[in-house]
Amino acid sequence: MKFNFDSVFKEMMKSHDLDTVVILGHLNPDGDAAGSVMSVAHYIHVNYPQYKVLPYLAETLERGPKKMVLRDKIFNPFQKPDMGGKPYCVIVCDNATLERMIGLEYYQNATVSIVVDHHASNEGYGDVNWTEVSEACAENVYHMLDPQCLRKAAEAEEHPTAADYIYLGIAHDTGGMARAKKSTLLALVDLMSMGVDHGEIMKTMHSDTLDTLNKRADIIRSARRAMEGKVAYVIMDAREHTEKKIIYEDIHCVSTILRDCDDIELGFTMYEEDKNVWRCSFRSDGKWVNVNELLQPFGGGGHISAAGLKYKTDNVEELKNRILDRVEELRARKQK
Ligand SMILES: [Mn+2]
Repeated sequence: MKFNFDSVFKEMMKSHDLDTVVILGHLNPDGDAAGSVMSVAHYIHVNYPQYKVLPYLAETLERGPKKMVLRDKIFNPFQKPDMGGKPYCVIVCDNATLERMIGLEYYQNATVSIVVDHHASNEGYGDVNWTEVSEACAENVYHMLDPQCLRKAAEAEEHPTAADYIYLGIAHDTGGMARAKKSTLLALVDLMSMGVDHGEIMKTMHSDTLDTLNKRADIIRSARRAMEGKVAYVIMDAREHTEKKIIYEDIHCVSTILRDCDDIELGFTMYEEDKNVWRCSFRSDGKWVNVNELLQPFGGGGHISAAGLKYKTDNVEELKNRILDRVEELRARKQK
């Protein structure tokens, strides 16, 4: 189903007599959250100059995409917008649950809201909620925008443009096009014809330093295996990560690295973010085990191949064992 953003947006702004738009993404924004938020911001800025646009991302934006956002000539999304009690429309991108939203207060105080997402676990919040499961929210953004208006937005501005940001989001959430579908590649070719420089965008994928690589090696060395070696995981408590100065951003990519190993089907990490609060990341190919389904009984979720969980427990081994039991159960169900 195609969602016509322009008609919904125009109607909302007019019927509520609004002139301001706030755009939000998810906590700890990644390339896709930043790409989705910023592309919509630039698109509106060019095509609806009568409206004030305020994208908001947190300072915690990933290092790679941040390099691009810092070069933005129009917006500074690291500043919290001051609404001064004025009514406005909010657009939320790439965010599944209210709990995960960055700048939730802007959503709560908005007159109307539009939600654009690609997570299977989306709660269905918002006045208009368009969630279609796909690899990248930015690809959904590409499909919902008017093609001529998008081209106009890309050609009217200096880089980074709306097209650059869509490309950024797709590149990051597809693992550098590794999980791109035909529709994704066709979108990318079209975006390139609007002036996107593929090589420039791909530079945002590489932001490692020798220090981060050393830390990563350290984390990976502590991985353990389960289920005949097909599952690999890292558990890191607060004592250990404080001692080794490992922050969540250092461990975040490890579940993907483990999953991508030829001999591993499921990779996950469990990181003690606050005392007894475990932030967990799960990655699979989505077929061997659906990690969204896997985490649902524990209150987590996301996509079939990438999902997260925040869980409070003083016994992480027991939590891990219960999750592994459920992996066995889902596997057994599949083999029947
Ligand atoms: Mn995403």
